Amino acid sequence: MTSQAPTPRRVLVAKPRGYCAGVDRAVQAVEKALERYGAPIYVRKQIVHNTHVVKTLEERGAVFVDETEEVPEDAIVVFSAHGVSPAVHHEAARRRLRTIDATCPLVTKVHNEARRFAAQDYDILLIGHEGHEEVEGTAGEAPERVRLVDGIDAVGTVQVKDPSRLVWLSQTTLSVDETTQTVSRLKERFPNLLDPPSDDICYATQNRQVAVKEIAARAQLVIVVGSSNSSNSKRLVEVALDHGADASHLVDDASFIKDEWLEGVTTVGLTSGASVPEELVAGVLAHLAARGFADVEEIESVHENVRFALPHELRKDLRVTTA
Ligand code: 0JX
Ligand code: SF4
Repeated sequence: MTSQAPTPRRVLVAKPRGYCAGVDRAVQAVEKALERYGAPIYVRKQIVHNTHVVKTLEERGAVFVDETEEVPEDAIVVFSAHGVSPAVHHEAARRRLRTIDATCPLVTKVHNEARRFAAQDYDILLIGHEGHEEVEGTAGEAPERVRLVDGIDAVGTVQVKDPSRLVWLSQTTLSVDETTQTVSRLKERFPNLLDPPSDDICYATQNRQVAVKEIAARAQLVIVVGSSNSSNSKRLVEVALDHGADASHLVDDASFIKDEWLEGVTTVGLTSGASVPEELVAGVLAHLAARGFADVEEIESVHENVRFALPHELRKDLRVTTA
């Protein structure tokens, strides 16, 4: 009897993946607030769209609520990385809540653009997903001026006041390629459409898409670690499928992986969304190693070294403590 050499099974791990600077800052803001002020610390909405992060912070004393009305007066509430509209800030001030704003600075940048263009009488075509918290926050800066464009199919129906005074902005976590297509369709319809002063799709979203493209071309299956409400994570699955992967799945952690996905597969690609802790990726690697995928190679497409300072409300108090 001759024994056949087993087919080598390998994993290509994308880099960059996982936490971006905005998520790192937001999660740390809740952790530091718990350390500095003690539990409970209220958080409006999920601090980032990841079930594991939310669960871990809950275990440490964070209380996640949908609206500021659920926060007792004088309590501390953290606003999530996705940002909030001015109406939410006003409501929190009216109720005398102590706020820590963990909105990512790159989301704040889009808010500022929306305010500035609205003040100059522009209509704003905001490309983004309806119902997403970031879109609600940005649109809330100029509700009478913002028109949501939820994908290419919405281009034909969007109504504007003055087609000669029009700018497009976007959610930070969209597919770069899809947004490029949506913008070029918008420009066919509105030739005077102005571009934003700089990219609204953030560096982390862009870099994770560049990195997944590189591994997707070389893998039959791409596993993306991320939660089902995470826009940037879901985009990674779509980008992988568009760039050569035969199959791609979004999983919260290793326990979601089905053995049948691995049948006949020799190369698995692996990445994770911007809200995903690295330990979940390590869990997937261990799961795959136990099934013969022991050869692991990390493919770095872009070097990232962005960091953001903690929210100023917190920095002020942390300085006092450590003085
Ligand atoms: O759903 P999103 O991708 O916008 O959020 P998530 O998964 O929490 O990612 C990080 C936060 C992004 C804010 O722009
Ligand atoms: Fe900020 Fe981009 Fe991260 Fe969103 S995905 S929190 S915009 S760095």
